[in-house]
Amino acid sequence: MSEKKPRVFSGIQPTGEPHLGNYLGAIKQWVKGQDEKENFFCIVDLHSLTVPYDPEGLRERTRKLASVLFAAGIDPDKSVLFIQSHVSAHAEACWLLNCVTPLGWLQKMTQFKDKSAKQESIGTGLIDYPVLMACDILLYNADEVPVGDDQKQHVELTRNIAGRFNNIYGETFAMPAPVIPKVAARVMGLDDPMAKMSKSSSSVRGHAVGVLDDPDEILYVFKRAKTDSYNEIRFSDEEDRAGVNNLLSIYQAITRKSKGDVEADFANARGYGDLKVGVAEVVIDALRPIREESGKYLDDPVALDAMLARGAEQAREVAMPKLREMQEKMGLIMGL
Ligand code: AQP
Repeated sequence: MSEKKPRVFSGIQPTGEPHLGNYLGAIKQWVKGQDEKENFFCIVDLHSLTVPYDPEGLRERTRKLASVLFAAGIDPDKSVLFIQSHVSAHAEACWLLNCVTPLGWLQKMTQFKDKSAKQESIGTGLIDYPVLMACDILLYNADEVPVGDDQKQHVELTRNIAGRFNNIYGETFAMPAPVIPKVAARVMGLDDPMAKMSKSSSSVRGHAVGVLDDPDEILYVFKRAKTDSYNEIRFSDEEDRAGVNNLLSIYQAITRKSKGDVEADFANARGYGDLKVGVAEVVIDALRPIREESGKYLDDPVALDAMLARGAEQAREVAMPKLREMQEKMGLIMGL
């Protein structure tokens, strides 16, 4: 008898142009695990409402992100890819879990502290973000949650919320585990290697490489990447060598070579200029097929929406019974 495949849930926000950090930290891992795992991948549009945005741009970004995911290799016959707001169980379950989550747990979240510091007026959604994320994961009884390093704290909080619910209402949720990629768990900004590469900062030219950027733009951004004055190409944990370390880590994540082999590839480089071009070249080659293929989906939004509707249908089949179970256990009258 074949063993049950581990179930995976992971999400990505349509907050801006998907970048190299999203690709290496999430999308690439999602595509890789499709045969061994049972996957639910979600474009978390409700999460993206927690920061200021424009509604028309959101629709466009959501379809663009879906096209990138399909073009990168998410296969709808192997994985379920859907839009969060199409499965109403996420928002409904969020209210239920809000009622078991202490506010103090949410106030401690690093992402909330970072994002709220950048906003004049803080919406309730921003502090509630991790509870909605917990619903995303728990509605599917996910075993694994592949995330970049930045989201690990939210998966730990999800486990705490699940444990508290299970204690109060009886065993309901499986305990999910974060799965952090061994390399490129945190791709840093090319303009500032101390700051995470982020969609919200992507409008600053030189910060991020967009998955859909053309080769000239990618080369331009890498050529301007911040480095140091040591002129020494090696991996390092030292803060003042973070730029070079980031470039080497990106190269390593794409080529899947060992650290030693990566350093050997640049042993004859004449300086950081060669390093930057070498990294840009592997990135350009990795992203080219995605850029070319994504146009096919964007040119036919009706077909794209139909693919997403099919994903939502499959997601609902799993999420709705779990929501019913939560409602039942919490004492709500069912069946109307
Ligand atoms: N720089 C990064 N390095 C590695 N992984 C990253 N991820 C994000 N940035 C990096 C991973 O990508 C997945 C989707 O991220 P998200 O859309 O949920 O939002 P985020 O983590 O908040 O990413 P951004 O790009 O920085 O968006 P904004 O600017 O909107 O906050 C996650 O698995 C994440 O870990």
